[in-house]
Amino acid sequence: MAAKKIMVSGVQPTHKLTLGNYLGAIKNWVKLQNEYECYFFSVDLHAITSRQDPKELGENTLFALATYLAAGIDLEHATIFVQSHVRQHAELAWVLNCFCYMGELGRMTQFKDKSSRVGETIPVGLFTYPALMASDILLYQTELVPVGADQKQHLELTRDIAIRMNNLYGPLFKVPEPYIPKVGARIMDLQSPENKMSKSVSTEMGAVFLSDSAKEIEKKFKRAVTDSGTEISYSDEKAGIKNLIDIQSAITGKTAEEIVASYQGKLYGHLKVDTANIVIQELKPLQERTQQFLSDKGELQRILRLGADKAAAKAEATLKNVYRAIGFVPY
Ligand code: ATP
Ligand code: LTN
Repeated sequence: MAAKKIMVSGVQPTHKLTLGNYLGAIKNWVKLQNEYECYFFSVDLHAITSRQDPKELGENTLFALATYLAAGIDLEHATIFVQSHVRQHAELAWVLNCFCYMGELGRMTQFKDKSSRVGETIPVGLFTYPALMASDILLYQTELVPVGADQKQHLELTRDIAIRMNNLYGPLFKVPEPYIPKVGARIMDLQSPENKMSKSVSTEMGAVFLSDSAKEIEKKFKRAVTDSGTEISYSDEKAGIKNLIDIQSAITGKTAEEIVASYQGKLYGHLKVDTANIVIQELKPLQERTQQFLSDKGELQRILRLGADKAAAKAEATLKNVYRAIGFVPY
């Protein structure tokens, strides 16, 4: 039997995960997992590119991994682990740092966005972050990386680095493809629907967190910013309404046209309340299962340790090849 192709992805434990992380990334991991050998991690090394409270970082890391399991990630197809448990990620990242250019890192929109908010004290790690992400991907000879639309540019850079090093040293890395879903790839902030919903940037009312209660979710959707019109239609001029339709579509599988047709003659308020209910119903079983996984820390630790050991063995093979190719003396 031919070996399965490899799929890799991760989420930063900068906060509790959002509805955007779930619909843009995790839901697709579950959908695609049967056809791939999968590696999913919580990227704590990435999270410290902005200041984290140590206690919360640990809690958020476990929350993310419990959410993966609760969403239906199946350990038969997937290895799940904490990024910092697999030291090869940081080691290869150093090498890749030496093979990517200041110019290309400076063009990353995520860096430009985030650094413009920080000012003088931009951590260097925020700048070199894409080299670490490239390491996460290239270590596993990955074919497919399911992510939201905001990560497309980082994936393109990863491909460029892989091609650059393969040209210099022969075939060290598979060149990965992004998988960006047609619906749900860019869930917007409920309070400023021209910006993406983000764990670390959105306000409490702008983001739906997977840890929110039904009451909180209802309140956030009822107060979602829309526009001064009344007609429910799907267009870029109506960013708030479009976002609510996208959220419904990503959960129910209905097209935007079908959803718009079902709201003929109805008001924005109906759309808001229905969207809240659809989200609440979708998240309820996920939240219950997440709590179950979190309530047995011993079992979670066991899963993560096994995951890290398996991932490290795979990653080490690539790292060894890279070290040999660039001329490091074997150990
Ligand atoms: P941070 O605010 O800390 O940068 P984030 O909420 O933007 O975090 P990440 O951890 O950077 O989320 O992203 C994890 C995954 O979720 C990535 O695949 C990313 O593309 C996806 N994602 C993040 N935000 C959204 C969103 N609003 N809509 C769809 N997908 C998203
Ligand atoms: N940079 C990603 C998170 C991330 C990732 C990865 C995603 C880090 N390493 C490897 C896919 C594959 C982000 O969403 N900010």
